[in-house]
Amino acid sequence: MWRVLGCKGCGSTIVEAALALAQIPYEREEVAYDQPAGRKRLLEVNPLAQVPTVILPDGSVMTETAALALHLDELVPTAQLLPPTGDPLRPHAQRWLVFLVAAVYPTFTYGDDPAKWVGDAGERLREATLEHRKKLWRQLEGVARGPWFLGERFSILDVYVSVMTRWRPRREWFAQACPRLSAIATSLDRDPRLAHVWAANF
Ligand SMILES: N[C@@H](CCC(=O)N[C@@H](CS)C(=O)NCC(=O)O)C(=O)O
Repeated sequence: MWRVLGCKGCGSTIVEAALALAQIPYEREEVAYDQPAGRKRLLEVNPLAQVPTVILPDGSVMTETAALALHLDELVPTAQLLPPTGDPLRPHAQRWLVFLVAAVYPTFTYGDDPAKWVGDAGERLREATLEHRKKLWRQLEGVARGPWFLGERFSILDVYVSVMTRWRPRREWFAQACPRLSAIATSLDRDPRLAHVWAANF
């Protein structure tokens, strides 16, 4: 059985959704990464103490949402988390998948609890990372094709958009500034395949 160490509404929701789309059953362990007990639990298996941390059926540990998405895409290609190998859309999708985790996600790493990194200058870092994040989202808005991020083809990128638009600057900002991403997010809210994942997380 797959085991997802996650916390409500966090990046672990992306992996839960990917598992649901792949129709892979999993156990979920709620772990508050920002509380001492949760951090202790995560450190047992992940030196970064981040969620998602996933224990695979063979007992090995995997982290990083993008790596997990690629792994699940290989395990269950019929889930169509990404366009298939050889499809020209696949490298395009990989580019923006990595952009989401390598450019957008770190703005939360450094902006969510900025005092951890720069003490009293924390508020400035919070504002700076938020402004940078808005710039990155506007870039993604320019690339999103509609009705899904890749156009007619649904993918794991839509799951990232749906989950991450719930985080600061949040859905109201997206509705104004990034209408294509906002439409993707709200469409996915209504996907019956993911109803139980959303209900457990939001
Ligand atoms: N690159 C990682 C980022 C995971 C991540 O930053 N998760 C957040 C929660 S949404 C977290 O655990 N933050 C606590 C920390 O970074 O100390 C991924 O894509 O899985």
